[in-house]
Amino acid sequence: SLDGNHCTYELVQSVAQFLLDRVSIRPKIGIICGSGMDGTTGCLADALTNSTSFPYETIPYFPTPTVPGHMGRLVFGYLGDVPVMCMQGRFHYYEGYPLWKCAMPVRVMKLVGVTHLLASNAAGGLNDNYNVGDIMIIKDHINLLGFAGNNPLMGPNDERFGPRFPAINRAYDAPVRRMAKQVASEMGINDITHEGVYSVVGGPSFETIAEIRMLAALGVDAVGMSTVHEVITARHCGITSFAFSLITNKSVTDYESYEEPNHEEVIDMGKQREPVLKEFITRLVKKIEAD
Ligand code: 6GU
Repeated sequence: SLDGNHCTYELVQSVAQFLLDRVSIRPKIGIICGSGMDGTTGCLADALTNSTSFPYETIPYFPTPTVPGHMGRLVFGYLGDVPVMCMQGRFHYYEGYPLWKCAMPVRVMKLVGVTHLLASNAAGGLNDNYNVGDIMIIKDHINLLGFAGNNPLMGPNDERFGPRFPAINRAYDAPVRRMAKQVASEMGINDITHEGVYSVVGGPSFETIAEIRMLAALGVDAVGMSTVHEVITARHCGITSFAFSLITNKSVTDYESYEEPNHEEVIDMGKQREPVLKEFITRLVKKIEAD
């Protein structure tokens, strides 16, 4: 079961086998749809053709999501001509799951045959040059949860996934980031596309003003509650990773401000930008496949 302090190779194998027995598609690219991009309407996963979907509760050993506005299913299908598997809804630490459990689907992707992970998230913008609705290609992260002694790779290590002490520099693949910047140019959205540093907090509470100021001083460009544990787990097992943030709100840095971040603005901005993000991902997937 998923009750221990880690997920075993055999358990992940059995989940992968469950899926492989039920779909003929063999995706090399795994996609995680973040907040606002995972909703019931207009999600990227809905754009997949010849699709087969597995609600999380029907997959053995899978956790089930608990947040309104986040769907929960795994969808196999074609994005353009490219076979992909897509997580519509992810698992967050603040839902109460340990990080290794939140990231377990990434290992399932690995054993299904995925070589590239594309993860998206909603994030608060700290960089003064960022506006609401902008895209930030993640070039690096600051794993605050890891600093505090919490990492998805804690617990016994199985070398079949990867090494005990994996390198996490170069986690955000430079060639794929280059392709993403090419895609942004081709789409004419360079003016709203950035590259920056993402940091993860546990949530579910948003940050205080002092916390936001601290993160900004540390060189953080955007802050959110996801992705880092997935990318660490992907890097550990040799999956090439790419991730980007949709800036859904600007972090409040001013004690005089009455503005407050809220979940609704996060979901709304995701919906608003959904067509652009869908095209961005579709084009990027095509480039990766052609590479
Ligand atoms: Cl301001 N903070 C965090 N931690 N996550 C977010 C966010 C802010 N905005 C969207 N997601």
